[in-house]
Amino acid sequence: MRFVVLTLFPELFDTFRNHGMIHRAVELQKISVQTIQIRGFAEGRHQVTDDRPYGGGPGMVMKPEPIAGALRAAIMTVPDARKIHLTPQGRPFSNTLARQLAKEKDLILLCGRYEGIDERICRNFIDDEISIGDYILTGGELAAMVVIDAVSRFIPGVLGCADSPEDDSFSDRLLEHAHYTRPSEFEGEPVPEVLLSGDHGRIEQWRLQSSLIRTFIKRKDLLLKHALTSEELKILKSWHKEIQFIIDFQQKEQKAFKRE
Ligand code: 4GY
Repeated sequence: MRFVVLTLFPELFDTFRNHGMIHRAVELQKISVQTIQIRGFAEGRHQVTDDRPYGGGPGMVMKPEPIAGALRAAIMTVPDARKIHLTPQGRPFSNTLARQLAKEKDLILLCGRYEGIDERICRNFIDDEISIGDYILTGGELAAMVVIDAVSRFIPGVLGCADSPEDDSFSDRLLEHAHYTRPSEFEGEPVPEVLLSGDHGRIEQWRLQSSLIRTFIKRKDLLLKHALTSEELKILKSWHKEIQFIIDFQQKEQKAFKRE
């Protein structure tokens, strides 16, 4: 997949492009990250890209002509690309959306600055608005990097064959289980015995329990959002039974205390 980013700060993508798994994916020609300097399409000696908002008010708005020029140049190189604007007003980004976008041929990512871009660009040139979260960045560049990073993980061959992008059903439903590596004891804390046992059945069971308990404690909302498997329900019910046992026991004891 080719990512073409329209930005006033293309240098921001240099380190992103040149390190880690993204660098590797570029080297393997699974992806490319190309930038287009919007200023290059601004007219006049000063190549101005922003102007004061009609109707007044603070801040500046990105002028439509340079963005339209940059978009047309991008479309020349990637004619079948989906054109995405990064904005807090967009559809919430998620792993599910990343997986869908990974099926596109190419992506054009438009990064705004200042107070935003002229509405006529949003309406007539853009296929999709995406938000990476409910906060306002100083520009869309970080959001574009987030999207490139998460989408790339779903492109075949980008991750090592060992760590596959988690399969559709499991990945977005539960949090990851706890992870441990050597040493087997660190500052007095041992690795859970079961993980050293070599018993793959017990290890899978432990990992599922670990995922469930972490999701229950940190993100209860996820347990209501999707259907649980019968195995997951069985684990929840077993906890329920154990908790009920403790409650019953405590209530009996407290009555006994009062009688004394
Ligand atoms: N949040 N998700 C986001 C953002 C910067 C001023 C409009 C976000 O995606 N993009 O905060 N972008 C602003 C900067 C113009 C976009």
